[in-house]
Amino acid sequence: MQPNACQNGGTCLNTCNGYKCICVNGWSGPDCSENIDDCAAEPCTAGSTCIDRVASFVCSCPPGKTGLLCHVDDACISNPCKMGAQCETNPIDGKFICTCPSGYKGRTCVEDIDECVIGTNPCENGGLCINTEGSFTCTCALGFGGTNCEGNIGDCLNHRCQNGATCIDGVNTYICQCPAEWTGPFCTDDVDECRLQPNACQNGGTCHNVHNGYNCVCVNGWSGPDCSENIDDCAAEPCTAGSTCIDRVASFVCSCPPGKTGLLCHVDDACISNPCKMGAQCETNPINGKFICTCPSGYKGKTCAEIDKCVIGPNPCENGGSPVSALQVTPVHTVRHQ
Ligand SMILES: [Ca+2]
Ligand SMILES: [Ca+2]
Ligand SMILES: [Ca+2]
Ligand SMILES: [Ca+2]
Repeated sequence: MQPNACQNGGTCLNTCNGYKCICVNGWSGPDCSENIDDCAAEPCTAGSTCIDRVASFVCSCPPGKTGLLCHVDDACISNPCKMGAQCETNPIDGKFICTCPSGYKGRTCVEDIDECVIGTNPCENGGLCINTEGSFTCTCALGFGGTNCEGNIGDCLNHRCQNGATCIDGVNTYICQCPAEWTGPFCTDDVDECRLQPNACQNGGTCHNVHNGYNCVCVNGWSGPDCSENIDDCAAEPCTAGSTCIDRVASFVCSCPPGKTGLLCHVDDACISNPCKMGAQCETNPINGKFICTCPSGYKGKTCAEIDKCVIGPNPCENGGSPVSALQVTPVHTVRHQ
């Protein structure tokens, strides 16, 4: 057994005397190792070089010849393509094919392309197109530049915007974007904030226009540039320790803990000891902390402990009865209902 007895894909056949090889196309010899010379029959036209391959050949042509057997005249030899165009030869019939450079057309590339009439105007932003030999030029509209007028020329280089304004480029012009305090084409005019903004000063503040801004004069209790800040009247901790200070406008209120009263919660609340009797309502004098009892009908005195025998107002005794002590009224009513 010799696995490689037949080379180059040949098929091995066992025989009485040994073996024999059946070669694939292009190969010969006892073991198929000989490349058949496909150039032996001199297939290429005289003057060209034959190059042997496997079961084929290639003809290498001399200048001026083309085709598979170099039997065709190469038309590119006469330089038929103009304007620097690339020339290629059709390998079947030897004719030339010109690949034209930009700006030219036609079989030999001698015809100028009129870029101004084919397709859309190559000049942008309203530019005027002028055809030239092999190219075109653009005459741009005012404010535009570049080969195809594609660029907006910057107009902010020597702008006249004042007072820190921002220059915004336009077409052959520019716009000044003013800070809030200035107005006018070049931001040189003061803005009268007091006239344009009725609420420039808040909470009743008075507005005074000045160049480059405005000032607010605030009413009592307010501060800040626009009088919107409520001054913290609790900042100095005016209420007595243990109470809570509530800030108001230009004032404060002290919220007292049980047992304390007075504007600053500095007074002991006399109502804490329940001095009012007979269910009377107790109120505290916020100045000195003393109690005030509001007595129910029929009672009087500082603590409402005394019986009031003459209640002021219409006669409480109905049906012509005369005023008597409250303790004596009940039997009279009892009698009437019986
Ligand atoms: Ca042209
Ligand atoms: Ca511009
Ligand atoms: Ca102003
Ligand atoms: Ca305040």
